[in-house]
Order: sequence, then C-alpha cells, then structure tokens
Amino acid sequence: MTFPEKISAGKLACFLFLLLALIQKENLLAENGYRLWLRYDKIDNSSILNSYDKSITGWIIEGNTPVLNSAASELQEGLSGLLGKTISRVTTLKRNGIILAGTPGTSRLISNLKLDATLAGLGNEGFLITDTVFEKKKIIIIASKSDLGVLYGTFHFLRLLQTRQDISHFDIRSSPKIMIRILDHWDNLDRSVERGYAGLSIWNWNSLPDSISKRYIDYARANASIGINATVLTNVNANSLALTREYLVKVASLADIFRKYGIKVYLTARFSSPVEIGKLKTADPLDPSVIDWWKNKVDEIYSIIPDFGGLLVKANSEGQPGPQTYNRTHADGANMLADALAPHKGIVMWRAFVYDNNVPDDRAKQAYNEFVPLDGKFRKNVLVQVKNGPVDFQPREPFHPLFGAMPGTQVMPEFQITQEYLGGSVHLVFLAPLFEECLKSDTWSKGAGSTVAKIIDGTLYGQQLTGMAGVSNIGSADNWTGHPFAQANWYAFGRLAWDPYMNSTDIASEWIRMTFTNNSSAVGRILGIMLSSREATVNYMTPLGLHHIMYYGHHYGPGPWVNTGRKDWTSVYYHRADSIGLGFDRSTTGSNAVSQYFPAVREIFNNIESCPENLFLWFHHVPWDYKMRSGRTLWEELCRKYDDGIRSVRRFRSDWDSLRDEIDPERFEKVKTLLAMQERDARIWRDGCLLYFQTFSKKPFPAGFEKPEHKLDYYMNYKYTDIPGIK
Ligand code: GCW
Repeated sequence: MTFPEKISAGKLACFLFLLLALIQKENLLAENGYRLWLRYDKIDNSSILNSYDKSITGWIIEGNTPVLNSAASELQEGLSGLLGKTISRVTTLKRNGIILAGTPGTSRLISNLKLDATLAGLGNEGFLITDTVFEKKKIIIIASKSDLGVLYGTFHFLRLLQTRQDISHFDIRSSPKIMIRILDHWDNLDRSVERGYAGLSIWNWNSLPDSISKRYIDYARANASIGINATVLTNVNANSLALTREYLVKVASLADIFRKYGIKVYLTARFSSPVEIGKLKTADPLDPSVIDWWKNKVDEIYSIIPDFGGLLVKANSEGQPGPQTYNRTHADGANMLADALAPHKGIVMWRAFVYDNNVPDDRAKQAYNEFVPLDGKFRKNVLVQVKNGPVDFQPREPFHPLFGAMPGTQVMPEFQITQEYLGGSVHLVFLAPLFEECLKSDTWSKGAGSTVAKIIDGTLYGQQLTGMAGVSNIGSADNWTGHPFAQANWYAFGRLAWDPYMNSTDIASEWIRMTFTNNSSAVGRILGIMLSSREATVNYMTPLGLHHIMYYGHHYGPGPWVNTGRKDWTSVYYHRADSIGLGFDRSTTGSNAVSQYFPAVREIFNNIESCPENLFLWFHHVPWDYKMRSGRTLWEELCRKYDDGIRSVRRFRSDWDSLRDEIDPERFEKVKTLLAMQERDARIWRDGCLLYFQTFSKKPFPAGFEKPEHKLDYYMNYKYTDIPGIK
C-alpha cells in the first residue's frame, strides 16, 4: 500500500493548504525581531486609539514616482496596522482627518497650499509635518520639496503614532544636518562578514541579479525610516572582483530596489584593481594608463548604475595596497579616483585609518602625522573618513585629533556599529552614548564650542560635502543583528547621522517604544539598562582609559597578556603594565600624542591633575599607589571599576527579569539568555585582567572583592565555544 493510494489528491491538497496556513500564521505571530522598529501592530490603548481614529480618516499622495509609491505603501500599511482597520487612499479633502502628503511639484493640492518658501528652507530632503484647516476641514500635511523628503516625513509621522505622541496639533520641521548618511558593510563576496556577528552577509551574490529577496526591500525600508541614504556593499579589505561587470550587474539589481527608498549604492575599490582585473603592470595613481583604466572603469560603472554613489578606499593600511606602494601620497590616490568620478557627480571616501608597524611612533599618532600635511590637497568630491578615536573603535577613546586639524579638508566620522570590541552580538551595549560622546567632544579648534559635530556637519569650516559612516552590524540572522538590542545601534546611528545633536535618551526612548513596548514603566526600566550599558562594558573590559587589551584576533574576550606577533597588535604595547604602574604615557614626557590636540585640550589631557579619569591610562602611566579622586589607589580603583561592571550586568539581568510580562516570550527569553552569557563573559574579563595586572601590582584584592573563580592560567587558555562569529 502506498501513500497516494490511501489519501486522495483533493484531501492532500486540502491538508497542504491547512499546513501552509498554519505555518504562515506561526510566522506572523513569531516575534523573532525581523520587523525591527517598523512594527505596525494595532494600538492597544483604547483612548489613544480613539483619538488617532478621529484624527486620521484617509490619506492622499498625488504623484506616481517610485519614491512616492514607497511612501504610499508605507502609509497604507502603517496606518491600517496601527489603527486596526483599513485606512484608504482618497482623492479629495472633503472630510476631516485626511493626511495630505506630497511635494508642490507632483501634487496640485500641496502646491495650492503655497508652502514653497517654508519647504525651500528645509532643503532637499527636509520635511514639514503640520495640521491645518482647509476649506473648513482639519487636515494633516506631510510636505517636502522632494519625493524623498515626503518618504522621510511619512516615516516620521508613523513614528509619532508608534510612540503614541499627541497628534492633535503639531508643526514639525526637520532636515538632515549631514548629507551622506552611510552604512559601511564589511561584507565579502563569499558572504562572510568581517567583524560580523549576525550570520552571513545579506547580499546573496550567487542568486543576484535574478532573485530579489524581500529582505533587500525591508533593509531599504528600515534604512529610509531613519534617514540613511547610502550604503557601501563591500568590505574595505576589498576584492577587486566586485568591480567586474559580472558583479556590477548584481550591484545594479540592488541599486534598483534601494533607489525606491532614496538609497545610493557605493562600492569599495581595491587600489591594485588595475593590475588584478585590468592586467596593467602598475597601479601607480600618476601613471596615465592607470588614470585611464579607472576613468573607463568608472564610466562603465555609471553605464550600469546611473546613480552610483562612489568609492570607499582603505589604502596602505593593514596590508592593503595603496598609492604609497608607488611613493605617492594618499591625496594622489584619492584625487585620481575623484577625477574619474567627478563627471558623474560621484565621490571618494578615503579612509584615514592608517598605521604601520614599521613606523616607530605611537600608533595613535600616525594618522594625524600622515594626513595633516595633506590638508587642502584633496579634491572637492573627496571626504576623508576618520574613525571616532585615534586607535580603533575601542569601548572608550578620546576623540580623534584629526577632527578640527584639517580645516581645508572635508572630513567625515566613521563609527563602528558592529561590536567588534564591545562583545559581538552577545553583550547588550547601547552605543549611542559612545557616538554622542565623540560628537559632543570639544576640539577647541576654533575656540570653545568647536565640537566634532560642528566640524563634521560643516557649520564650523563651511565644509560643502558632509557625511557620517557606520560600520554595519547587519547580517542574515532572523532579527538582522543577532542581539535584539543591537538593532538599537543601527537605529541610533541613523538618527545621529540625520541629527548629530540628538541625545541618547531620546533615541533610546523612541526605539524602545517602537520595538518593545509603550508601557512607560517598562520603557523606563529598559532605558535604564540601555543608558548604562556602555559604561558597564567599559568598566568590565577597559576601565580608566585602558584600551586594546582584547584577545588577539577575535577581540571578544580579554587578552592583556598578548605579547607576541606584530608589536602594535599586542596588548602590552597599549597597557604598559610594570612594577611601577599602568597605562600608556602619551603626555609630553611620553609619546607626546597630546601635542596633536589643540592647546586647551592638550593641557587638560597632559596634566594628570586635570585629565579625565576615564582616560587616565590612555594618556598617563600611573603608579599603582596613585591616589585617585575617590581617595582610593589606582589599584583599588581598577578593581572597583571592574567590579562595578559586573554589578551593572547583574542589575540588567534582574531589571530584565522584571519585564517578563511586558515583552513577548521569544524576545524576552533571547535577551535573558544573552544577559546570562554577558555576565559570564564579563566575569572572565574582570578576573582575567585583574589577575594579570596583579602580577605587576603585587597587591591584594581589596576587602569585599569577589575572588576570581580560577587561576590566571585558566583565563589565558580559555576558548569560546558558543559565541557567534568567534572561533
Ligand atoms: O579594527 C580593525 C579590524 C579589521 C578592520 C580594520 C579597519 C576591515 O580589526 O577587521 O578591517 O579595523 O577598520 O580597516
């Protein structure tokens, strides 16, 4: 007896249909985090729902362009979801509560409102959201000069509903303060992701251009919702194959999707491409055949992707080829590419992350030494991309001294959203406070108030082209980022790139309300965890200005004992522990890195009395018995900080447990499990580091200090077996 004999085809079809429906229903109910912050579930507070219900009865978008259509579908889905009933597109303003969205160029109704002067003041991507009375009907307007501004306004309006704001009366005007708000993917063509902890690359190069995953569209929606308008698809440790026609066609298929959401596509350029894929003998940027090759290559790119954004380059750094290979400067290299891109309005982002083991000077000084002499030498379509700090995306660094030091050069900051040095996708670390700390730092380059934000948004030096880059933490994981809270870092980056003056509290509150809950007591508890999470991590990893003492290679766990291999990749290079004390002397008596800061800042950092204690060991070699401001010795303070870090994580765990009834079980359990791992691994950090530093300080642990469970050896040989992306 065979299976088909027993069950008729009709029954089988019916069974399969039911099974499919069940699977689909399960998927809809599954709270795996895929929807990110774009969740449009029906509002569960009846009085708010009622008031929104009265204020919103339909919507109009006149015009039929790809970007306006994106706004229309978002409005349709968002409003209907949140209000729990279909909110339809209408054609006239004949009743109260119509949302009228559009531009004067494409909408007659908007054009009749004579908003041109207001909209002009908001620039190309800015928007106005306001309410007005039109022919005795109360309506809501979402208007902009451009389609993209309408899309941004639409997302902003939906955010107001998602976060339960009062919409009875408003007048919101918003425009981005930074022009290029870009994600840098460190994604390789084989779908591995450098420093990626959330699965594979989302770009499935094998199936492109034919198969377009829904994930690409949702990626674009998520980015547009926070104002991100650019993406670099490929790793800065670049593969020249990405520039071959075979890949460009694939890139074009992604660009076609992203264009509907105002996102431009960029690629990384391997400097030696003319040799590798062009069969030239050299990649010397001043060689006419090389200049020609790049010009033709760029023309080819634009013939395939007409609105291509430009190229990002890592050159002469960590083994990458570059102009210095041919005794040329970074400016020579950048300008050669810039000239090829200029006719197409493309740009070059040239990274200042350069340092060389063979240069005897302090690594923290090298980028400044290399780039300051080139100030004023870069073309108008070049942005020099500078990491937030002078070493490398550490849990805490002072701001990079290049900010403010190149007034004749266009500079953009690069932040790392992926948590290479901050616990991968296991540790809950909200990074907005880290980004904010850098943006608010006063460089004093033009006197008091010369903050990094004012330099990079162009207000201080009139920089024409502005940008902000974030190294992406996105992957193929169900929830995109591995840790549910890592989504908040993507979100925060976008919001700060739009407005670098926003604060972490506002950003986190929005995100929590959109992602988890609008219950204000729960919001408060989650906020408490998020806002102290970065400092907690600094404490249990690298307190008091320690840096780069992570385990060699994977950077996840502690490795203060790492002392072999390339010198500037060892930990001992950075912490300099000895019998006298701890820390890297970068004062005038040491490497003199302080000299790279403007005088007011230099003095603060140089003088141990005025140096902020959270950067002590970055700038000074401090004796173990040094009396800290608390009255404790350095050794005691160090123990105290490491311990504070653990205490914070324990608090996060109990605070999270208190949220069980507020959060859906799937995400609740996921975060709960991750917090337990975070505590386990934070203890490995504390105990490994303190036992190691104790071999120099020769001091006992202070009274009341929880003793490490194991001997130093155990930590030095510890192997991680359950950490995504870490081998
Ligand atoms: O922090 C280091 C990382 C490298 C990275 C490099 C860079 C892409 O360990 O993986 O390479 O920075 O920013 O270029």
